[in-house]
Amino acid sequence: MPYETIQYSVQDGYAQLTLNRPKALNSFNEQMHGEVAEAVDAAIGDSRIRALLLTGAGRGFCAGQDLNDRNVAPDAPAVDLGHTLGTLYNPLVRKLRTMNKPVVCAVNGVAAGAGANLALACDIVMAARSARFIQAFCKIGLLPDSGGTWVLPRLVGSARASALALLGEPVNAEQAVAIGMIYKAIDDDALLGEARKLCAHFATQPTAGLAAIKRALLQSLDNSLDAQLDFERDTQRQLGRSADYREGVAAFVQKREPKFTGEL
Ligand code: T3D
Repeated sequence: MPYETIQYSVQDGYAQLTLNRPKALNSFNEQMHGEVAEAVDAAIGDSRIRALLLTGAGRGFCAGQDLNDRNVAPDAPAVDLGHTLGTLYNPLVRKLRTMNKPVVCAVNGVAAGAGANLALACDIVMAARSARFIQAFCKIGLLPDSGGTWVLPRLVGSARASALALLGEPVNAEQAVAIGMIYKAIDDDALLGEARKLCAHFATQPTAGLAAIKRALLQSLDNSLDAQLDFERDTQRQLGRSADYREGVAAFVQKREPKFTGEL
C-alpha cells in the first residue's frame, strides 16, 4: 500500500524518507510513526541501500508529536506518554542511531520537540539557513525526549543544554553549527541537493567500515579509554578481513579509484 504520511524512494544506492504532513509541520501521528518505522526497516533490510536521507516536506522538518492527538479536556483520561515513547519514539531513535548505514538528516525548516531530537539522532545533520531547532517541551510541561536529555549535553555541553531545554528558545542553523549541535548550515535552495550528493557518495563507500565507525563513536560515549581501545582493536581486526579493506588498499597502491562492494 502506498504511504500517506511519508514519501519513500530509492535511488543511486540510498533511500530518501520525506516526512509528509506539511499542514501540521510534519508532526507525528500514529500513522506516520507506523509508516516511518516500516520505511526505515525497509532501508535497513535492503542491501542495495547504503545510506538513508531523512527530510521533511513543506516549510517544516518536524514539529514533534501531533498535539491535536492529545485530548487535554479536564475529564479525559491522561494519555500514557511513557507508552508512546516506549513503543514509538524510542524504537525509532534506537534504529537511526544503531542502523548499519549512515543517516543524513536535511533539516529543511523548523524542528521542534521530538522533531529536533529525531534530527539530532542522525549521523550527519545539515540544516537550511532558515531552519530552527526548538526544545519546545518545557513550554508544555514535558522534558526533552527522544534522546534529547542524552544528546544535548554531549553535543553542546551542559550549560547550553540546560538553557536550551529550560528556555525552549529557537536556535537557528548557523548558531547550531557554532555550538556544535549540527554539522553544516546550507542555503535553503541548495540543502536537498547537497544532502542527496552526500548520500550518493556514501553509497559508493565501504559500508561495513562506516557502520563500524558509527558503532565505535556511539560506544565511546559510555566507554573508558581502555574499553574503547579494546573495541577498536577487535573491530579493526574484523574490518581488516573484509573485501572492501583489500580493495581500498589495492586502489591506493595502484593509484586508481576504489570500487567498494559495501558488503556488511
Ligand atoms: O505525546 C507524546 O506521545 C509524548 C511525546 C512527545 C514528543 C513531543 O514532540 S512533545 C512537543 C510537541 N511539539 C511542540 O510542542 C511544538 C508545537 N509547535 C510549535 O511550537 C510551533 O508550531 C513551531 C515553533 C514548531 C512553529 O511555529 P510557526 O509559528 O512557524 O508555525 P505555527 O503557525 O505554529 O504552525 C503551523 C501549523 O502547524 C499550525 O496549524 P494551522 O493553524 O495552520 O492549522 C499549527 O497548529 C500546526 N502545528 C505545529 N506544530 C504542531 C502542529 N499541529 C499539531 N501538532 C504540532 N506539534
